[in-house]
Amino acid sequence: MIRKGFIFDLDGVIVDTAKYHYLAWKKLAESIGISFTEEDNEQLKGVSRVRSLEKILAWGNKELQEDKFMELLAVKNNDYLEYIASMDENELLPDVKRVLQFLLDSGQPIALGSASKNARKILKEVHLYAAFHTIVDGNDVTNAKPDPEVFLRAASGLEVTPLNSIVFEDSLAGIQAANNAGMTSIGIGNPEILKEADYVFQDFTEMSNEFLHQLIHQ
Ligand code: B16
Ligand code: MG
Repeated sequence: MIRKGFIFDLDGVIVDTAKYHYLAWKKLAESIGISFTEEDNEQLKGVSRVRSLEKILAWGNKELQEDKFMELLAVKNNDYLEYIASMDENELLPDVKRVLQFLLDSGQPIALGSASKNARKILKEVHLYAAFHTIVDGNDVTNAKPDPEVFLRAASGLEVTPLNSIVFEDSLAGIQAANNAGMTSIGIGNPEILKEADYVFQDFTEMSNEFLHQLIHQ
């Protein structure tokens, strides 16, 4: 059997934190007079904190001095950290645990590939830190999704080739990163938004153990 590696995004795939990123960005954008909708937020999913603020400023035709830019980044992160302060296993998305457990019981190596600099903290809060053989997050990469760096590093940590790596992602940028890496991309969310993925499921409840079994053995 060929050795496979399974790479999970964090926000929007394992935990329901995408809504907190949205609330924190909306508050920040509106504080500087830039309107911010859920459609705008869709374009920030999987995008790094710095790049997200650059995009918001571009949408509002605003430029900021470096120190003000850094200050706003800190404000956004503090608001976000407040939202997730009381986070626990209830924030895990449906059937995530079943999928992780099935893969672990099948002896499959699993990795985290997230743009978030808060990923390790969140994994600890939901008691999943020890489940991952490799963790690559926003502190470990220089190039943000859709650049494939985060997933290539995760695959290398698992000692699997990109061709034998399978990525679970909720963002378009993340699906593109997986495709750019030459990996199998599995979208979790809206098929309209994630149409570039090899497979799309609304959420993990729609993904059967038979499907996972096939991924392992194909
Ligand atoms: P932080 P993921 C991404 O995480 C989020 O989707 C994105 O909305 C966020 O801006 C980015 O992490 C950076 O997060 O501010 O916590 O460093 O989906 O790649 O797990
Ligand atoms: Mg995500």
